[in-house]
Amino acid sequence: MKRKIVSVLMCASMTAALFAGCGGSSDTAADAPANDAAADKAEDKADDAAADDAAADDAAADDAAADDAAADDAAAGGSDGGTITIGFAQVGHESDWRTASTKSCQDVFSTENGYDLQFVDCDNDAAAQIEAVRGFIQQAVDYIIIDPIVSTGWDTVLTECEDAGIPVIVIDRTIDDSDKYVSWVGSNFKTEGLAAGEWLKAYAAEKGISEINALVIEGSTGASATLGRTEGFKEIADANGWTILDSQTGDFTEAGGQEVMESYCKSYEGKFNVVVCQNDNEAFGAMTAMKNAGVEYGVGKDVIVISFDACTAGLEKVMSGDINADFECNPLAAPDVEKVIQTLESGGTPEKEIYMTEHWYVNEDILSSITVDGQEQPLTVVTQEIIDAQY
Ligand code: GYE
Repeated sequence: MKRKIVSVLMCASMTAALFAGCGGSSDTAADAPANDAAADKAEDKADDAAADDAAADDAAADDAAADDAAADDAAAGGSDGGTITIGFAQVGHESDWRTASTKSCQDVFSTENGYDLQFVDCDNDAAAQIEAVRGFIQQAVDYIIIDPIVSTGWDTVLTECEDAGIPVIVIDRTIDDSDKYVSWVGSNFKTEGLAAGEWLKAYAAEKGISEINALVIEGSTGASATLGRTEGFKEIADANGWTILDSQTGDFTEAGGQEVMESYCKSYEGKFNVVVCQNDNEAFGAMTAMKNAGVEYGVGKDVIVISFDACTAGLEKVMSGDINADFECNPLAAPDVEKVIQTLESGGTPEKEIYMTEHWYVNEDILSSITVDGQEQPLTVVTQEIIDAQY
């Protein structure tokens, strides 16, 4: 692959907070591949010597790139020649999940591991994200990683990537109107929604709750994570005759969750017994709103709280009984993305779809499993040990 080492300014909207991670220790399963990668990169340095010469010649032929490369080398204290440049168009910084996803990429695609990661925080702006991708094309990066804010509107820019010969790897959310990318690494959001519904069905039966009146706080509009979770939960609700009183976006943020729940508490006072929040941060906001409105929620209370993501702070709320059940969405995609890149570097063809493994977490030890899409899946009671190991 043709490589140009290009130094660019990091996006101004990138903040130090994004590097801080989401609290709790990092997942050891994620560390292992990253460490392996460091060793592999060291070996690669020798093997890549010829390719590196070619890359250097290439840079010399292109004045601007050569100048940039020189500046980059100076800043890095000399080039190792084998650096892989990656442009990553991240959704934004809306949630704990997002912080963990960003950290996962920065840990794996670090300078020490042989990467030059150009990170752009797109601040939940779909148009800005497409422009970020175009910027990466101009910089002639080696690979582009996209976590698509919305699932449509991608074919034109992905064609531009293809024409430029830059492989695109999609992570987390899906692109639904183009297949011009090499691989996607993420979660099955519909399965997460189905799991939440199946858990509620089994839990209600166990507790003798005969009527379900649910309020849904959706994630960001047009995001595949929102679409899948909404569809999955609705499928079970419809099949069981539950009432979904309302379903509005909280934009995957704590402030959004609080605002939507404040209005729900007024409009549906005394009429709901389940709140489904499509991520933990929305659940934190919703709990604040319910507390302020005098609504009793959580284990053994009037309102069952369901959440998604299961980041450290979410699991703490499950353990304390404020959230009844939390459906994990694993943000640590970067080690799998690195495997995709390694496969491409060695001339192979990576899998088109790679699914993350995730768990369903609960507070009470009353149900051991649920059946989702015909598959029996365990329910895990949250312990301090689990919280400590979570991202
Ligand atoms: O659930 C939410 C984040 O795309 C799966 O985005 C991700 C979602 C995640 O903001 O917390």
